[in-house]
Amino acid sequence: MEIQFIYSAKHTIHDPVYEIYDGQKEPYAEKAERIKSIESSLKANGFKSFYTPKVFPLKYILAVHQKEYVSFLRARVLKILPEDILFSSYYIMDTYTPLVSRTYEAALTSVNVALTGAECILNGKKLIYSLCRPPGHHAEHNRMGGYCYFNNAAIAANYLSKKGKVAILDIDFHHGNGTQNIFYQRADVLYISLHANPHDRFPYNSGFAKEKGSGDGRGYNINFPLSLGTTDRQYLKILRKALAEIDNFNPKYLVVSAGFDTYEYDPIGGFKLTIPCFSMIGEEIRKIDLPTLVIQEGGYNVEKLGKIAVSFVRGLTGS
Ligand code: Q9C
Ligand code: ZN
Repeated sequence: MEIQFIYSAKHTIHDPVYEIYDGQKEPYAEKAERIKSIESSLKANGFKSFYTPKVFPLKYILAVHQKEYVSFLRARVLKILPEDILFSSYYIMDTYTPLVSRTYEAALTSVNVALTGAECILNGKKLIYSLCRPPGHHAEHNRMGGYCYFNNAAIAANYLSKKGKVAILDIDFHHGNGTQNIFYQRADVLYISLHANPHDRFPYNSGFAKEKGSGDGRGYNINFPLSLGTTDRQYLKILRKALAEIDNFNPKYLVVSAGFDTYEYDPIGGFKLTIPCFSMIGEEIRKIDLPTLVIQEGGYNVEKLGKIAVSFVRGLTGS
């Protein structure tokens, strides 16, 4: 099966030097090299269809994020000097998501990478992989967190939802609190996620199985919290359950929030997935046979990310 990739080299303009963990400065895990590694490995392995993003108007972001939040992000970075970094604000939920002078521009480009992918899907393409950076699934309606500023997957899914029901499958190691938050009350977008139990890992306060959606959205939010040390076999078993739920929901489109921090040697993960397992994950997704938009989320083992992505894409395309 054919696949196309959306990629912009512009993501490198967002490059904070450090994050703060328990009061200590640590090197920033969400490095620009992550996406370069994925892009170059895919190309080296014969995947050749790469496209740069179009520019979409702000209304697609404003359909998901609060106006005040978007204005804050746009205006606040103008006052940050190129060498500076800003950690605290009402709109930032943790100490992992600082602003640097070009963060807003990079976050906009990441959204455009996602929306360009979504537009290709609306134009009849069956499989698109948007190499988004910075990632998005922790960004809520009105705040940034977990290395995320705008919720790329949610913005793309909301855009697709104008033409039919959308399922979002989130396979990042962390719970996508932002995506859950944005669609919590909606019945036309199913959010379903496999992730580390929030008792053990970020975001700590969301991602529990009892969070099922509210109002019209009740039943359309499904969380599968998993134990640290989860193996290939255990993971694939739950993934099949998740895909059965998606099948049952019968959506027109599938958006996959793909994080590779479930890998056994990820520096901030805690599962035990091997590289071949990512092919099997891709294959399971291919088998449900829906027009699919893959959005890059996390994954921090820079050296292995390319290999993981190639494994995943081979499964997705059946090659
Ligand atoms: N220094 C995504 O995967 N905790 N975000 C980091 C380690 C924050 C992860 C602590 C994890 C955020 C998109
Ligand atoms: Zn993650």
